[in-house]
Amino acid sequence: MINEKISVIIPSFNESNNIINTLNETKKVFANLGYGYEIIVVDDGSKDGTADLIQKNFDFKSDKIIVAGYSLNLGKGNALKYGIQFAGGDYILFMDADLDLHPKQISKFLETMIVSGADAVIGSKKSKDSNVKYSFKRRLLSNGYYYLIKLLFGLPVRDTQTGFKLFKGEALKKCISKVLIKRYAFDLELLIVLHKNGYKIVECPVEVMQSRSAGRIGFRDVFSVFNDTIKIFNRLYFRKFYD
Ligand SMILES: Nc1nc2c(ncn2[C@@H]2O[C@H](COP(=O)(O)OP(=O)(O)OP(=O)(O)O)[C@@H](O)[C@H]2O)c(=O)[nH]1
Ligand SMILES: [Mg+2]
Repeated sequence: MINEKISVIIPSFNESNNIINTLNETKKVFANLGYGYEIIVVDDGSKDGTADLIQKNFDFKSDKIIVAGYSLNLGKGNALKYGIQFAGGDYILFMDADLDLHPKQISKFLETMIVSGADAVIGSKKSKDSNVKYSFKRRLLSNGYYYLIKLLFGLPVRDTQTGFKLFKGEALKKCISKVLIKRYAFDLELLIVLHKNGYKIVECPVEVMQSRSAGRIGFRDVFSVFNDTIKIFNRLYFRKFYD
């Protein structure tokens, strides 16, 4: 048993179809990993009874599950930031609720963190070793976004958006107060704040299963990501907010 703890934060919005299976799989992986752990589900204003379903199916104490949340839907980034205040781990993992990225990948992420000395190891669908089955539409959006980010920020990563990211707890807690975006560009803003403050970020290949038959990301989300990206640009270069 390793004397260190990992806090897994799972942002969840209307995940009643997935959450039980995801929590069972997560429990299984972490119970066998050798680290201490806790699983923090943040219910981001679900309307489908996601939180109740967890209460009915798990014993919080023995299953090491914490359910936090609020009744308004405020966005994935907001849910992650909210969850961090409950996280007592030496390491903090962000993991999506839909099991597109299986928790078993944690071993590879921990190893990468230890070997590279990184403060953040982030899943990357753009890594040449990643195994990704993605629709044409998602690939197009993701490539377009990559070039935009490279142009605007010169951030040393190829993929900011993948829902599996491991941080050193201390680094994340030092940076999170500067991260203001509540929806999808939250990831980008967090990485910029980490990078700006000298923390090391390393990408790690992932294995992706796209479970949802129809992706939930639509054109409204694309517009909002674009809008938030402009805000980050302004905070970085004009207001010097991240310094
Ligand atoms: N779509 C969405 N997801 C949210 C929100 N708040 C938290 N989440 C969680 O954020 C994670 C990622 O959301 P997904 O809808 O799976 O986004 P994605 O993986 O980019 O897209 P999909 O291809 O649809 O799976 C999931 O765990 C969601 O439950 C929200 O307001 N909207
Ligand atoms: Mg997903």
